[in-house]
Amino acid sequence: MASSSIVARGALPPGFENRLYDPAEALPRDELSALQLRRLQETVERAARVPSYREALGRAGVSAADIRSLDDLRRLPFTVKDDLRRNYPLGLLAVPREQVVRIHGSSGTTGRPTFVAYTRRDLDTWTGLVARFLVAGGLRPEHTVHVAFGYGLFTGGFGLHYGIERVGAAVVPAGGGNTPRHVRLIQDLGAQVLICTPSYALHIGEVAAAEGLRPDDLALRFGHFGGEPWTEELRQEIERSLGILAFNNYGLSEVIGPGVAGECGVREGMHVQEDHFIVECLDPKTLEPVPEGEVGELVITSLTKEATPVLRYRTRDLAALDRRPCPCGRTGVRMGRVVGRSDDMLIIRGVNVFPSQVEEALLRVDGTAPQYLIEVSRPGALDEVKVKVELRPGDLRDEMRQMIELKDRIDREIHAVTGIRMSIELVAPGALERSPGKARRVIDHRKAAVA
Ligand code: DLL
Repeated sequence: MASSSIVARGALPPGFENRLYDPAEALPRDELSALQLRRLQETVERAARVPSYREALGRAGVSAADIRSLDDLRRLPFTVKDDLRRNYPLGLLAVPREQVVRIHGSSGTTGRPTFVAYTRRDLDTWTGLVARFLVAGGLRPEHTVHVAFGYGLFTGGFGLHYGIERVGAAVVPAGGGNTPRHVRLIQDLGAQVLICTPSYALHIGEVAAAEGLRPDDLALRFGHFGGEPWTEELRQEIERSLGILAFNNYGLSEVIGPGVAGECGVREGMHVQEDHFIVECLDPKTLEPVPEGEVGELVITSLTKEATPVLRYRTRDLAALDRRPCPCGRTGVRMGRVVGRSDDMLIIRGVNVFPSQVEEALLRVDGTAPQYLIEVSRPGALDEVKVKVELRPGDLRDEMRQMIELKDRIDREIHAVTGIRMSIELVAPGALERSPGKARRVIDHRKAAVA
């Protein structure tokens, strides 16, 4: 597909075949609610086998028998990341250890890692959920899929891998790192589908272009990207540079991994797989539901997980829910893009700023690559922010005057989006570190100073 593949969202793209992997994706809402209630009761019963959940349920004065309607969900206690840390490594296990067949974990860049366990049935469920969003986004048995996620404790590699096999497509388990090798493999094996983080997809596009490849030189047609926040502008950039349709999928290891939600061909929000998860959208301060359609913190309860079920897990991810019916026929509520995390939010001179806002501003300015690094410090009384922005290859020949104009434009756009003035530093193409996993977009020296 050439750059003309960029199609309007809000309807199925012409020629796109909308196929369900599992009829459960289109369950009528009343049947879905009945199924959720039954599974919620089972989950509370299962969670009560875990000492830490049992105590929390006791404190809240609620047991499985008290869950008579879905509204009773709100009587359940919340679970936070610290509960997982406190029960390190596997204190939240709800099944005997011999039933565990896999353990994954978070990277643990902030504090201890947290582990999640899977029974054989959990793996089967997970694989099916991944297969669903892949099929919703065009994957078919005849495709070859290049997986550039790391294989390891991170749920991205193995999670996607087994989902692809379940669909019957051919998987190339390329793993992380060595971008020129990825480009060569994609070319030689003729993969039609690319799977990685959105920031890494962009980098694969950069490296392919630097090697003189045009989108048409690769067979790629779709990409399924997730694992980190990204913007609509970044989607367009990836679609242009690789000549593909880009789909968004969401998940987190504490809940299961990828497969919690994914886009259909309409690509206006990700269908939450509600027969396996209940999602609430709450005000992170009051913990009350936000008005319909507004951004709030997603709080997720697993409905079928055996080994490590979660009750009302506070994801810290901020997104809105859209309950309007979708033209694709799937009945799962759609979550919008994650606009940020309540704990990744930068507070700069009292103003809340998300890295995604800076990205949005940069993508409005021609001549800059969407590779950036935000450095926050407080040398005196006031916070200062420096944004390092890479120039696109070729711009180095430009006159000094044009550089100054470019800096001015970036400054204006960032100010327009965030309301904050940041100092801008233009850096050479390729100067910022690329990551095969999740991109590092922020260095907050203020935190280092406090620690
Ligand atoms: O990133 C699971 C995953 C792997 C999802 C591959 C999709 C694809 P964790 O490492 O536990 O798990 O990180 C979870 O990543 O709470 C979000 O903040 C962020 N995240 C994941 N997917 C998206 C997305 C995996 N599509 C954390 N958009 C989550 C925005 C995302 N943020």
